[in-house]
Amino acid sequence: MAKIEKLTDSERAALVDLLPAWSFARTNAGQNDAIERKFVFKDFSEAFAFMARVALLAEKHDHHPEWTNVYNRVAITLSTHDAGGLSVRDIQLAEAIDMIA
Ligand code: HBI
Repeated sequence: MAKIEKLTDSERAALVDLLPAWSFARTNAGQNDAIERKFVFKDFSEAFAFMARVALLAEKHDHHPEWTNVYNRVAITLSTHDAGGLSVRDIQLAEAIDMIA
């Protein structure tokens, strides 16, 4: 499998406009560069329904989030383990998540 490359500095900077609902963050272990978006839903049931749809997207993209859920709140952090930071796969999954949010 070809090594997945980290975004270049200019590609990373472009995320500010490309993914306006997302912020720069770190992975839970604090090691890797990441992006995150936080969601608030009506209740747990709505939050979990969203998570189920994101789970299917993750499988389709073969790219999986680091995420938390507390009742009606979901926080999604995206980074690429294999690249040790942000890659095009994070952009693609974030855009797909934005379409269902
Ligand atoms: N998800 N976030 C993330 N980062 C990865 O590197 C990654 C993944 N899901 C699946 C996956 N890699 C596999 O394709 C590789 O481990 C083979």
